[in-house]
Amino acid sequence: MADITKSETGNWHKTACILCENNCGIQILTDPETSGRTFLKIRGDKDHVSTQGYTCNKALRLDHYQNGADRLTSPLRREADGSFTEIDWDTAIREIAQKFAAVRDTHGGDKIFYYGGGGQGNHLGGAYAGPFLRAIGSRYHSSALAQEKAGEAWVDAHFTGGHTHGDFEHAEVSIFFGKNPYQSHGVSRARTVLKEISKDPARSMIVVDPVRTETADLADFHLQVKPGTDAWCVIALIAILIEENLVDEDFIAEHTRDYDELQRHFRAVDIAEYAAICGIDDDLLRRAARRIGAASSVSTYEDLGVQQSLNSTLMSYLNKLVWLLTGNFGKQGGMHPHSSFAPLARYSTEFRYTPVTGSRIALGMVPANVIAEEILTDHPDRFRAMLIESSNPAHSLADSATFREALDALELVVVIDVVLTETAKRADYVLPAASQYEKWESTFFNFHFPKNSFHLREPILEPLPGTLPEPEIYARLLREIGVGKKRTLTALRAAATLGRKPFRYTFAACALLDKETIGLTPYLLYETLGATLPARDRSTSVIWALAEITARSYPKAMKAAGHRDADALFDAVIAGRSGVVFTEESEDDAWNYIPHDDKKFPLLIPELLAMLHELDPASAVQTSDEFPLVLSAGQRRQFTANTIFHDPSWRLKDKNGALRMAPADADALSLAAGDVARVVTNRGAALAEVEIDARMQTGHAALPNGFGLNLTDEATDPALVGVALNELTDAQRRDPIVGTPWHKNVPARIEPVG
Ligand SMILES: Nc1nc2c(c(=O)[nH]1)N[C@H]1C(S)=C(S)[C@@H](COP(=O)(O)OP(=O)(O)OC[C@H]3O[C@@H](n4cnc5c(=O)[nH]c(N)nc54)[C@H](O)[C@@H]3O)O[C@H]1N2
Ligand SMILES: Nc1nc2c(c(=O)[nH]1)N[C@H]1C(S)=C(S)[C@@H](COP(=O)(O)OP(=O)(O)OC[C@H]3O[C@@H](n4cnc5c(=O)[nH]c(N)nc54)[C@H](O)[C@@H]3O)O[C@H]1N2
Ligand code: SF4
Ligand SMILES: [Mo]
Repeated sequence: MADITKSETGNWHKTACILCENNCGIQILTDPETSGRTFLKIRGDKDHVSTQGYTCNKALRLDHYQNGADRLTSPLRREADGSFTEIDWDTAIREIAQKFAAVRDTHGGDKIFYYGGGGQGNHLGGAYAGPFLRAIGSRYHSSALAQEKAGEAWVDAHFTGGHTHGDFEHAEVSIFFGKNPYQSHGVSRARTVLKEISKDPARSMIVVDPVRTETADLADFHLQVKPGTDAWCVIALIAILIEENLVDEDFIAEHTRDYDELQRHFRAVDIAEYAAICGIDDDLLRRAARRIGAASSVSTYEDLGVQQSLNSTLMSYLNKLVWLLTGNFGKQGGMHPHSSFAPLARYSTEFRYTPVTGSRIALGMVPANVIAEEILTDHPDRFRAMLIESSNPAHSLADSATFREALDALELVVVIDVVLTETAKRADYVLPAASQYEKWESTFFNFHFPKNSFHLREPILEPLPGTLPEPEIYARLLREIGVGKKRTLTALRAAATLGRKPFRYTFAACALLDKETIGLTPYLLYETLGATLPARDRSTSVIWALAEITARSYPKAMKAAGHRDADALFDAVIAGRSGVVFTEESEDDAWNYIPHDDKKFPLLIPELLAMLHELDPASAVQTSDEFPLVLSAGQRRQFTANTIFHDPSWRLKDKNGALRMAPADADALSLAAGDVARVVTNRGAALAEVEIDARMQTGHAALPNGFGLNLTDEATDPALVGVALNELTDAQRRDPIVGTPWHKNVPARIEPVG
């Protein structure tokens, strides 16, 4: 960050932080002396609809993203000798379009795999990828969501038909399963909300985490489970709720099916034995269950600590049974579904299957852990090409070495990013994107209820010379491959100059006459409606379609939020610099989202109940004499932010990403704070700086996520930049249902170094 004592002569711009799902509204002061490109000061935007001026420590460092040392400024092509050459955009677009078309023509478009499409701050570009993928016949895709939320989404699909989120602002009891919102957020204004809960004697917090986290410090009940034993903990918790009749019988009778059968499964549980397996005092567990049972409202949040550990999908089922059996749905402080400005993924109880390994596809996404297996084979249906956007899978997917091999085996890899990532380094073509502050951007993490909001951010800088926003990149690729019927484009272009009403009618007519129209919508809008806007604003045209869909999906809620019709909503979103409430509902409206005709939740998911019965305590212990410790590979900390900052100089503390170890484990190895130790797993080894941390249980160690990025060359001493975690992880260690990686449960050995 530049000198913040400079006078505030520059301009304050409203935008948002791009480092986590909360996307806090912020204001950035730019410096006119650096042509406005330096971020001088950053502060919360008090007018922001959902975050109201809140930020955490990380937002203040965003200059390191915008002006990081390694921004890309030219398309790159890999040459026969392996080196990259800078090429011009026309050449890049022409060659890439030709090469994807060649893969499609030779092997079929379904062999072209798409990964990414947006990170924590940028989903607008991904909205424009759809038409290109459709045009080349691509059918399989994935993203980081498949590394965390796939199992939860499958369970949600059974119960509520879609995503659910808690109301922690109002909940009498908040439960966090493997979630540390003090550092990782996911709850709006998390630190403020957690402190409020902690101070309020009438409210309680329950944290299930092997580590005494900053969130656990604020909790009333810390269920400090042994790593990987959560299923036993939550099964016991549910068994207590049932045994002590702490459930909501009226809710169960009115709103659920098959409770009688469900309770039989839990009544058979030996609670004391299960409590012992997870290492929690039986009495503490009972007190926590009674607190849940007595509460007027309960919200829960399950995250990576359980989703990226053993029994991941089963844990999602158990979590949801806790709030269903206690009737905490569709009321203030409870769990709720929500409207979507644009749905992030497809929820379904049915699976598709991957072409080579036949793995289940939940959330519409290929399990991240099987992608390499789908490529490294001579199976005729293997993927042959990959388009990767806004993601760094060579760093973020389990078993990086094998994933690199898979990338090398592909005929074509194209990466769209702002920096030369670990993934981009293996690509055939790299396309430099404008940053998230150089183009219109937004996310579709719109999870609020009863008032839901969407924030479209205006560019605050011109694109860095040489870069293009993703919507323009996709439009150029589509023009090159010649997509879109001429008469459709001509009709829409003409209508766009006449006004919104004629445009709407013409679009509807085109959709009837030309079957391609709907699938190509973002592109067609960009080329027609977008052409009537100033060049800078062209990519806002897709918002027109999203406003139309919102108006059709939630007509009453949209009007209640103050938008007369789709046009009014479109205008409000374009003008709303601090976000816009797009739907406003009442608690009862939560039931409108439930897909079951009788509005009753079916409590039985037979496959997961079978797993519950087959749980073997021995399976919770994945360690061995060779690898005696459980490594949590990917702890969120004060200075981690995935790999959104590629330049490590943004960090003020924990610059090397310390290996946190329990005092007894460090003692046993004669390791002192600051020593360098070697972490060894079945897949690899890495050097890390030791931090002795009494918050850790004996036998448990943790490394942070987002480290191990080498700015210059791969040979940099890894101990200096932290550990690239997925050099240590094993893609085979994954959830048996939907393939979620067990990053939080990596058997490891720690060795002192010389
Ligand atoms: N500061 C910061 N914030 C972030 C991010 C970031 O990189 N940095 N990334 C964002 C992203 S992409 C995500 S998905 C979220 C993730 O947010 P979280 O899931 O909250 O983050 P983690 O720290 O990975 O894991 C949460 C907790 O799981 C615990 N845990 C480990 N093993 C177990 C176990 O066996 N059982 C249980 N119950 N708990 C266990 C860890 O001790 C940790 O406290 O954070 C988001 N926010
Ligand atoms: N071992 C282990 N592995 C993990 C995790 C873990 O805890 N442990 N966590 C997992 C989780 S939850 C997640 S979410 C993933 C995250 O991993 P990834 O999905 O790979 O995403 P990010 O690290 O967020 O990287 C975002 C990328 O987007 C680029 N980018 C930024 N702005 C723009 C833009 O405007 N346009 C384009 N085109 N690109 C842009 C950045 O340079 C960066 O390369 O990692 C997963 N991997
Ligand atoms: S990283 Fe912090 S400031 Fe940025 S969106 Fe998340 S909570 Fe808000
Ligand atoms: Mo994530």
